[in-house]
Amino acid sequence: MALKDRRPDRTVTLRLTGSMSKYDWAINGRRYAPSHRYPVRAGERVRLVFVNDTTMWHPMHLHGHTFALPGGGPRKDTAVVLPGKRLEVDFDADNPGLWMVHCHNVYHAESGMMTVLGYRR
Ligand SMILES: [Cu+2]
Repeated sequence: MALKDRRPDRTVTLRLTGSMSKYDWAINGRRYAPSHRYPVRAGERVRLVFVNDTTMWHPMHLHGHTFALPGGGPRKDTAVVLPGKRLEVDFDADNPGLWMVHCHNVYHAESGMMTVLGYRR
């Protein structure tokens, strides 16, 4: 089930930040806080841009959706973002709710490398 070819309506940049020594893993320099959400609208094609500013691998996982690399490929819910690299993924906002995006290395997620995308129907 490939995503239909479509230009993104919205781009959300999520910089992966933090270090082993401080153990301050975060997204855009901000540790997870339930009150902070990245807005998305129902029906949009959303592009997530992961920019890994750290020296570690981060398998980034999105709840409630599957994403694909722009231009095709299989749909997944997790993709590894290599140290110092950038990775773009597209998904369709077709499942309203509050959805976590987080590093699937649970030690990183628990220290703060997670956030929420939210939208209503
Ligand atoms: Cu991580």
